[in-house]
Formats: sequence, structure tokens, C-alpha cells
Amino acid sequence: MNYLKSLLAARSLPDVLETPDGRAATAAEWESRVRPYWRKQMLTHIYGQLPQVLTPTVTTEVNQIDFAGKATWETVHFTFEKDGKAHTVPAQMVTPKGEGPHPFFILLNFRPEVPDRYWPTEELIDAGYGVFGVCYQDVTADDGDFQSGLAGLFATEGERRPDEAGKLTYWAYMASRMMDYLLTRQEADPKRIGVIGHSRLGKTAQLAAALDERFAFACVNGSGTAGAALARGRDAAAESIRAICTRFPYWFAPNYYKYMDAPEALPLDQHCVAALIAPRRLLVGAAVEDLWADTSGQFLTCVAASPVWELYGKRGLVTPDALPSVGDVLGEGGVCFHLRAGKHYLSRTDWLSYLKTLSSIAENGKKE
Ligand code: GTR
Repeated sequence: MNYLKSLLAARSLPDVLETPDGRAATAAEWESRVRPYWRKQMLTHIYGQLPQVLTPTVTTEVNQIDFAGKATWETVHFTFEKDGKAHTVPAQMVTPKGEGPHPFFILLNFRPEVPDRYWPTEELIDAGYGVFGVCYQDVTADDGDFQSGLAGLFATEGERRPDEAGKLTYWAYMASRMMDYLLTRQEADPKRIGVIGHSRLGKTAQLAAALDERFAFACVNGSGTAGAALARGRDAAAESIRAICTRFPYWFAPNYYKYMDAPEALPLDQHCVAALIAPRRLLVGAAVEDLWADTSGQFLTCVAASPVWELYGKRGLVTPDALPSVGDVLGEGGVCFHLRAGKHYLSRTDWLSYLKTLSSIAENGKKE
């Protein structure tokens, strides 16, 4: 791996196994000391934290459409209450009718529709997967209004504290509340529930799985800056921390703005965020024309995070000693990466890559 090692060395990344208190040599040390350290750094400097978990009241209604009798479609309403204020988030649960329990995707989506252009509903049903989707703006609006939706129950009035949650943290929080609910449903296989999102919601899917160890896998699609792409040494065509904080300051904790022109001053880089998902499955998807999301930066995160999977005695990213080519699906390890043709999108090709990788993992799992 000399070539990839030299590319990583040129990025001067923090060592994912090391904190100021020393380097982890075992998975137990990683879990007790290094993992909590990166988690704290990540929340303090990039995404911000939420103070508490609220238990919502949940009601469900069954919709008439059943996809040729192959699935049940329910709308699940989550009502959160705090200090006399309430907010309800609708989510869409599509469950295959065949014998369960079923693996599930918790889908952070841009839109509430079922089916939807980002959600090939019937194909997923046919593959035996349930999908539990939510429209992110139903959680809290994608803007600087912190009194909107769920944020209105938690956020400080006026200026946010430097380490206070940005909107990505709110959306990730919702994915965990959806997980709470799925775990109460016998149709869902508790060991095979993952989270998926694209672009700003790819960043969110990675954050959700980094924070919540119940997610068995995360599909982090087209996530780019503050997602799977490394900040240090980014490609010149890729989005900088300055660009993202200028356009979308409310996605992040205000502390992140300090690194607009100094990614090397951040105590962590995105491979440390990705590594919080170990030893569970991390599936990163990139598109060759999506230069803004930094294809090689997303790939190198997968390489740089892999030593943590190796601590657990698993393989990280299984790759030749080269940057990926279009059409590659590197799906053999605990860290997976695919590079498809085309532009920024959560496409059918991405879904099919994830399904293929997840099913080969299931087969390999049986052989082990
Ligand atoms: C872009 C943003 C990216 C990405 C994308 C999206 O404008 O710069 O970081 O998140 O939006 O979410 O669609």
C-alpha cells in the first residue's frame, strides 16, 4: 500500500488511533479512551451537541397503497413535547410482506413522497428490505431558524453557544428516534438496521451512525465536505470549510467557523468521524463527476479510518494500492466504497451497489 500511504502522508492527518494520552493498541483501548475522545472532538468542533433525548409519543396509520400486495405502507407520527411546546414529525414505513424479520434502511430524505426519485421503493421491497423514510425539513427547517420544528424545543434563544447543535445534529437525532421505534417492531431485524442519506443527508447519515452504535451500517452517499471527504489537503475543485460555513453556517456548531481557513487546526479530520462507525459497516458512495464532494478525499477517508476495523480483527477497506476507477465497488471489507459514473445524486445505481455489498456481506457473514 505504498502509493496510498504516500497520498495519506501528504495530507498530514491526525493518527486515528492516537489521542494526547497515547495510542490505542487494542479494540478495548479504542473503545474506552480513543472513541470517546473523537466523539467529543467531533461534537465540539464540527456538529454540536444536543442536551437530552426526548421520548416521543408515536401513532401509526396504514395507507391504502400496498405495492401490488407486496408491502405494507404506514405513516408513523412522532410527537415530541418539551416545556409546553410540541412538534410532530411524520415518517413513512414500508415493510415487505414476506417472512421477516427484515433488514431496514432508515432513509433521511429530501422529500416526503413514497415512492420518490431518491427511493426506488419497489426494488427495495423486492430485495427484501424495509425502508423507514423521513423528510428532513419535517424535523427542522434547512435554514438558520433554530425555533423551527424540533430545534424549537431545544435551541438556545438568540445566539447559539459555540458547541451547540447545528441542523445536521438535529436530523441525525431524528434517525436515532426512528431507530428507537423500529426496535419496538417485530417486522424489523434489530441486527440489520442501517441509515442512508445523500449529500447534506449523507453527512447526517455518517454522523447518526457515528453517534448511535445501534446502526448496523451507514450508507454515506455523495457526502463531501463535513461528510466522508477529508478536510486536510482537499482537492482544489472541492468545497472548502469556508465555502460550506459561508453558505450553510446553521448546519454546524459555531465552533466550526474557526477552521474556515485552517482545516489543519481542527483536532480531528473526517476519518476520525468515519472511524466511530467501526466495527460496523461503513459504505461510502461517490460519483466521478461530483468534484465538489471530492472523490479522492472520500476514498482516502476510507483508507485512513481502516486501522480501527483492523484493531477489531476485521478488514477495513479492501482495495488495490491505487485510487479507484469508475465502476469500482469495493465491498469486501468492513469499510466499503463505490465510485459510479455521473453526477451528484442518490441514484438507483448507488442503491444497487449498497444492496449488492450488503448481501455479499450477509453471505460472507454466514460463512464465517
Ligand atoms: C451543496 C453543499 C454540499 C452538499 C449539497 C447538498 O450545495 O455545498 O456540501 O451538502 O449542497 O446537500 O445538496
